[in-house]
Amino acid sequence: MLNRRFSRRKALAGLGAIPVLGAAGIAKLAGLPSLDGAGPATAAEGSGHAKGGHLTSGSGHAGFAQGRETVDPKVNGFDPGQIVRDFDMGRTSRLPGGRTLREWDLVAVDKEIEVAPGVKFAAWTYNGRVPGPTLRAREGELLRVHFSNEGAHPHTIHFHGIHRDVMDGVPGVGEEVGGGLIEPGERFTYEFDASPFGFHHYHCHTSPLASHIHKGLYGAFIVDPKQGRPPADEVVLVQNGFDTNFDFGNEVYAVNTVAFHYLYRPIKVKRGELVRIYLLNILEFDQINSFHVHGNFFHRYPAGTSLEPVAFVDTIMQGQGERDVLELRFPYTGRYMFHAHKSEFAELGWMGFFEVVA
Ligand SMILES: [Cu+2]
Repeated sequence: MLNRRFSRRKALAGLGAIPVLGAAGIAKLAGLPSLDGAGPATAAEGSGHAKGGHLTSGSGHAGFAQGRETVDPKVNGFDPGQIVRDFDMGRTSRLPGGRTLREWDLVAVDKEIEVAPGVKFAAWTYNGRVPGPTLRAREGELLRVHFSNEGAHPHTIHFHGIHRDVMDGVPGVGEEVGGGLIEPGERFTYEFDASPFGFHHYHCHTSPLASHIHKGLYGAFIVDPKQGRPPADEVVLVQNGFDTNFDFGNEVYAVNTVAFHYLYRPIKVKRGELVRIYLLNILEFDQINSFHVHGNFFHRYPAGTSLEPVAFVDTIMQGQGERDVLELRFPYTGRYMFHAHKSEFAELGWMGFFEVVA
C-alpha cells in the first residue's frame, strides 16, 4: 500500500545510527513494498561495499537483495556506467565557407524507468534516457537540434547559451517560426551558435516547470573551447532526484539517475591521470545540492567558461541549474567516496566511489 504521509525526513529520523538507507529502504520510502516483501533485509553477504569501507554498518544496514544492488541496465535501456562517459558528438558537415554544422535528433518520449531497485518512475525523457544525451560541440560551430515531441504532453528544449529568443525553447516565444511550445506530434529545429565555451545544459521549459524538469527532461551540454582543454579522463555527473510519491519532494537522489549506482559499480580512474568532472545540478524541489570527494581536492571552473580555476577545494555547493568543471588527480590507488555533502541526499542515493587503479 502506498503511504504518502511517510516522508523522507521521518524515515531518516527513524534510522538512528544507520548510515545508509539502501535500496530496500528507498523502496519503502517510495511507498513500495520492500524487495524481499518481509521488511528491511539484512546486508547481503559479499555485497562488497560493506568490507573495508566506512559504510560498514553491521546488522543495521538496510538490505540489498543479492544481485539487486543497482538497477539492471536492460530494464532502463541505459546504463549509468556508460552514461558517465557517453559524449554525443552528433553528426557534422561543412557549411559554405568552411564552418562546421553539427546536428542532433532529440525525441521526447514517455517511459517508465527504475531509479532504484524496485522503484519505478514514470519519466518523460529525451531519447529514452535520463539524463538525456550529453551533447558536445566546439566553440564557434553552428548547431541544429531537431526536436520531435512523441510524448503525451507539450514540451520544449531550452538550451543554456547565447542565442536568439525564438530559439530559446520558451512557450509563447518563437511560436511565429514554429518554436515556443511544441505540442505532441510536432517538430521543431533549434539553431544557434556554440557559444560561449563551457559546460551548459538543456531542459524542457514548459509549465509547470518543476514537473517537466523533474520528470527527466534535461541533459548536459558541453561546448569545448576552440583550443580544447588538456587531455583528461572525462566524466559527466548529473545530480538529480525523483519524487516518487507526488508530494513535491524527492524520495530518491542520485547522480545519473540510479540511486547508489556508483557505490556498487565504482567509476574506475587511473592513479595520477587528470580526471575532469562535468558536474551539473538539475535537482528539483530542493534549494541546494553539493559535491564532496574523499581523500582529494579539485580545481573548480564555474560553468567551465574560463580556463583558469577559481578555487581549490574538496566540497562545493550548487543551486539548481548550476554546473562546474572540476579537475583533479588521485595520487593514491584505492576507493574514494564522492557524494552530496547534504547528508540526507547522500543517504537517499547520492553517493558513489571512484576506484583508483595503478
Ligand atoms: Cu516538458
